[in-house]
Amino acid sequence: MTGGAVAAVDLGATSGRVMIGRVGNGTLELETVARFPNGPVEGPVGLHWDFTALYRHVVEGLREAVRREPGIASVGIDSWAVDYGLVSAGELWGEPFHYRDERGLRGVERVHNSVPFAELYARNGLQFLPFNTLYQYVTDTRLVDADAALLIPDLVAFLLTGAVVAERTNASTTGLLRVDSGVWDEELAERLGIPASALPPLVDPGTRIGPLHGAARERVGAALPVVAVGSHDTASAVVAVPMVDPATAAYISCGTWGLVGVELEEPVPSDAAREANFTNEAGVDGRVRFLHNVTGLWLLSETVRTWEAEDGAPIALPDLLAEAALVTGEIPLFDANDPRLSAPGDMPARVAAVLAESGSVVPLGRAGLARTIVESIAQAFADAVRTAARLSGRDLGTIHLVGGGSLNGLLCQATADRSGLPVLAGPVEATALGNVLVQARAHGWLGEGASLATMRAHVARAFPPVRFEPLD
Ligand code: LRH
Repeated sequence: MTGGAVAAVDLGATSGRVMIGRVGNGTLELETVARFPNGPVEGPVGLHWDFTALYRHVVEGLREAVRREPGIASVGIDSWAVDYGLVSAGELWGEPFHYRDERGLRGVERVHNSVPFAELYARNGLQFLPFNTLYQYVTDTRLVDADAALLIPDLVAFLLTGAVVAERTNASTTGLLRVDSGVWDEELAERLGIPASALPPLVDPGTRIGPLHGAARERVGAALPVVAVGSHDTASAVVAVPMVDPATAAYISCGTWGLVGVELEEPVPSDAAREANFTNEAGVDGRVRFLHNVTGLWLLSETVRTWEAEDGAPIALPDLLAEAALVTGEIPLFDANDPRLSAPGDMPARVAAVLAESGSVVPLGRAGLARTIVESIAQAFADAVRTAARLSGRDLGTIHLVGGGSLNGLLCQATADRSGLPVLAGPVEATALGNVLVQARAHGWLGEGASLATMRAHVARAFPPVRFEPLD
């Protein structure tokens, strides 16, 4: 095996980063070069992203990466799913909307009036989320005049290279990709009045998209090639879940969201899967990410954000969680997926209202409320694991929990206790690792025909997971 270094751009809903990944004989290392905040911005027409700032951070991060490691062989980009920007005459046309903006909701009725949800699900296998791209597209009057509609990682790749592509794993979150064949559903797009500009040529992870060009190339100081990775962050994270036997393991990719499911060879777009709101998203190497979105650490981060605004001072999350772990007695629970908790705003008050409505006692102190939030997320995780096992017919023996949530020992232990299964926690940077490994494979550094199993063994060696046993 040979090796080298690549750059991974990983954009999450609350923060983004540029990392250098070094892959060699038995080594797999990450170095963070830039970390920058991200989040919803309230504008005159709704909730959007500050993509202009994000892109600037990406270019500056790549510049710093090349300065530190001039031998970087390529760049891979991943981000949260579903959101897109429109481009016209080579330029971004306004800031992309945030998926928590209400406009998706307006699109739902329009889409379901033309194509009933059961038919939609049979075609795209996608769980219902009111912000799935197709619901956003049908409300977007600018779409017909744009040269292209590009999902966030494809948009970054376009600005860096000038190439117009749609990476397949993320394209599967639009609702416009056929679940059976993995190609654009042109007939569905036509029925919904969605123009061809929304369906750029599809590429698979590992494809070379093109070299940096123009101002980006000048600023970064190198004509690095951009290589497609699992550009949906969850697809990259699943690559780096150190599962030994995917047939008996569930995974939870836990950041802002908790994506809970199993990896399958074939989709399961059954009635039962539709009723349980399970999704069949495209994974790397043709795998299916059969999973359910649970509202994850969003509940906790929005709660902490509210308290910080009240205090005018930052709150140390580890201290809050340590106090929460000491809370005794019965812990009241609420439905973590309650749609009233999905918009930004005063989360402690909304959680209290949801608890009170169901007749539960509302914890008085902050530690108590934090404990209730963590346990409610863990309960939703455990329920989703059980449903994944039932729907896929699998006998699951372990849960891998990766991403930021793997640092939250209280959450990992509660998930083990509530599911009755051991939880293997880590790696925390699964998404960036999946991004790096798919590039490394494209360069031939992992050996001839390296499989997902090879990549996962690499991760397990470099980042051994921490085990949480369920308490009796
Ligand atoms: C996680 C994620 C998830 C999507 C959501 C919009 O970051 O990509 O898989 O459902 O963001």
